[in-house]
Amino acid sequence: MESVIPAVERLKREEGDILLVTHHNPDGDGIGSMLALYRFLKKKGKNVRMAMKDDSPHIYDFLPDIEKIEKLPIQHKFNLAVILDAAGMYRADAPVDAKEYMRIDHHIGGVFESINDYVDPYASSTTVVVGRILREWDESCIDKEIATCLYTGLLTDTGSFKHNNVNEESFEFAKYLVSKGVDPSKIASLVFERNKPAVIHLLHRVLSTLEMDYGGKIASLVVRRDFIESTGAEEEDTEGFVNFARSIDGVEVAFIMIQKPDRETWRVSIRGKGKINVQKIAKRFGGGGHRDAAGCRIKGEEKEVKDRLIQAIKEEMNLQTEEKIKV
Ligand SMILES: [Mn+2]
Repeated sequence: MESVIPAVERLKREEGDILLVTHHNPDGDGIGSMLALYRFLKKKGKNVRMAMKDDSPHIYDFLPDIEKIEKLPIQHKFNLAVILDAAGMYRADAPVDAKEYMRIDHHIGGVFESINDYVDPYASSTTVVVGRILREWDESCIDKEIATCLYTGLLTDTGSFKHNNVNEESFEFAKYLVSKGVDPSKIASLVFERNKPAVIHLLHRVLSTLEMDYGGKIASLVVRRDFIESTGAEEEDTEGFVNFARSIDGVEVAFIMIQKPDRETWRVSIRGKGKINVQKIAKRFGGGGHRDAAGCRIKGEEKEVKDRLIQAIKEEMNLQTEEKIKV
C-alpha cells in the first residue's frame, strides 16, 4: 500500500546514498530525530550517513549510534540530503552537496526544499514528525533504541512537557514510546542530572547579575566572558540559564546576554511567558525565533547593549498592549 506521506515514499524509493543532517549548535530534538531516522533507515537496508557542524552536547552521549555522527562538511555528493529540525538546509551552517534536498521539521515558515518536505509547525518536536513517518512506514522496526532517541527529542523540545507546544499528540506519542520500552525516568536523569560542578559555579556567578526592570516585568542576566573562563565551563553550558529569570513571578520578558570571545559581541536569548511576542523584539536587532523564545546578536559595551534591549522591550510591550486594546 502506498503511504499518504510523500516523505515516506521518497525515502522508500531511494537506492543511492542518503545524508541526514541537523542544525548547528545541535539540540536534543535535532540529534534525536536524526539518530532515530538513521537507525530505522539502516534496518531498511538503506545506505545512510549522518553529519552536523558542531559537537553534540555531552548530555546526549547515551543515545544509540551517536558516535557515528560525522562532522560537516563532507566532501561527497549524496543522492539525497535530509535536514531535520531546521528551517532549511542553510541551518546546517556548512555546505551539503546532494542531488536532492528534503526537510523534516516543526518550525513555522522556513525554506521549501522539495515537494517531499514534511513540516508541521503544530508538532511539539521534530521527533513527533519522524515518529509519524516511521509508524506509517513500518511500526515493527521501531525498537527501544529508536524510541529512546524519539523520546529524548520530545522531552527536551517541550521543556519536559511544560512549554506551550505541548498537546494531546505529545502525550499519545510519549505513551507509544513507553510501550516500545522507553524508560522516562532514566532518560530525564541522563539528560538533566549530569551537570559538571563547573556549570553550577557558572550559574552561581550568572545569577548574581540578575536585574529587574519596568516594575518587575523585565528580568535580565549577564554571562561575562571571564565567568566562563574562571569557572572552566563552556559557553554551551549556559543553555537554559535564562529560564531562571523567566521563572520569576510577574516577569513578562526575560533575557540573557552572553559575551562572545571577541568581547564586543553579545548573543542574546529572549524568553516570553505568552503575553509578549518576543520574536518581534529579536527581529528589531536582526534576529528571529518563536513567540516565546527568540534570539539575536548585538555589538557594544555591556551597559549600552542592555539599555538598548530594555528600551526595545518596553517599546514592544507598549505597542503590543495598544494593539490588544484596539482589537
Ligand atoms: Mn525542535
